[in-house]
Amino acid sequence: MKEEPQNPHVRGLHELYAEDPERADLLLWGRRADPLSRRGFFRRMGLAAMTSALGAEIVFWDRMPAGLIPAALAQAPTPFQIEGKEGLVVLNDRPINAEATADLLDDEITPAKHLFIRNNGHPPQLDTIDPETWTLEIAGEACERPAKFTLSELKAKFPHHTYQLQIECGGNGRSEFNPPTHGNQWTIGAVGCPEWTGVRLRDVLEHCGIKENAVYVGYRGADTHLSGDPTKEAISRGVPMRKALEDETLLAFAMNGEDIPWQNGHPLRLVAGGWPASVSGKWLRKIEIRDRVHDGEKMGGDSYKVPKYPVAPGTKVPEEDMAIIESMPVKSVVTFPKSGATHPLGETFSCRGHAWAGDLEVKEVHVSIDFGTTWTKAGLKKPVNRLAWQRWEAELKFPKKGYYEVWARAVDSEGRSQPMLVPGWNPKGYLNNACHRIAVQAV
Ligand SMILES: Nc1nc2c(c(=O)[nH]1)N[C@H]1C(S)=C(S)[C@@H](COP(=O)(O)O)O[C@H]1N2
Ligand SMILES: [Mo]
Repeated sequence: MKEEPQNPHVRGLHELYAEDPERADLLLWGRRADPLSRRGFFRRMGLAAMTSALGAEIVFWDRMPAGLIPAALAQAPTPFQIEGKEGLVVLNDRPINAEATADLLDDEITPAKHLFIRNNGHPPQLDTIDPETWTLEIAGEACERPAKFTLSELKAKFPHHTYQLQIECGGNGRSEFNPPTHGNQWTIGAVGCPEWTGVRLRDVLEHCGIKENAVYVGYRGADTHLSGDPTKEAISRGVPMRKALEDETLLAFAMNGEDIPWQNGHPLRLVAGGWPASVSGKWLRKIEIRDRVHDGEKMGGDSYKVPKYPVAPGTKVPEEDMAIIESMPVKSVVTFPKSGATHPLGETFSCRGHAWAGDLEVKEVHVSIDFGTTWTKAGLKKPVNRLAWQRWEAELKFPKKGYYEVWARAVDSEGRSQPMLVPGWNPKGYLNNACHRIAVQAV
């Protein structure tokens, strides 16, 4: 048998590990990897960290190719637990973007642990957030009496309101567009409907005086730009005055009766339900009453905009032909059972989910088990308040053993229905409200 030649470089590394583990890691694992990728996360892990993550010694560690991610870690569904969240699928870890699976959205009121996270920049460090000293500033060209409020002043001065409000990322469903569009490849879970408590944005704006020429409000948050450049903002969007002044538009300081989770905007966020959730500013520091359409970060270009007319997939659309997304389209999700369930043939099959329709109400939900050939009307509850999602429920019988798909299709109060397949392609992959479907096997 031939002797394996000893690698003197590796031998040296053994010794170097004892003296200077950081430098040894650099030599062994190579240059810093892309900080945005999950691979990068592992690639920068030292041998010691990797060993402890695996819970076992890597016996032939000195033969591992540089940069190799141990299969046991590479194949794990999530590289780490997000504090306060359970079961979310991580799409990106720097910054964290994570969505729920359909079955995790089954609760009438989305629990904090199942609410998706969509970060455009780096969230403010938790230990720098002090609710006692947190202030909200109201200003802008169209504000008569600019003012600053501490959180406790806001809470003391203005009446509190609680609403269950649905927020859905404008890019929810993006993963189905073809050709693919850039951005987080959300499937179905960038949506939730928690119960929010706060003061009405309207009450605070009226207190500060809204000038005649007010057109829009824009928010500023405490998160920072991914580049680290302090002159840039992560995101600063807003809504027209008519949306800002609605009863349900809240400056929220609580979610489901508790502090808002850190990643979801603690200690204060704007919530404007039914619109792309990008308008619901997190870690809120300032609201500007603008005399023009707000021009903050991600208001320009093709961010959160769709073509004013249908375009062929892959088309480049001029900026002047793009319109800012307002109310989101009608949509539904099957939250029970979980896709892949088996069901005894003779027994009645019950399924359920939620439906929502932006600023509108959902009028009907229909379900199909034959790929849309025939439809059964589902039971549908009224929303608990405007802009909350609505529970639907249906009972079905399967005609024989075999594989089925359960499709759900909602119709809004103006008669518009969800499309069965992916709707109009657009450059950024927004507004995919195609029917959700689950697999069920009758046995
Ligand atoms: N300050 C700030 N607000 C923000 C964002 C952000 O990155 N920073 N993301 C927006 C987007 S695009 C979405 S979809 C929602 C997501 O809210 P969530 O993370 O609480 O689910 O927050 C919006 N508000
Ligand atoms: Mo979003």
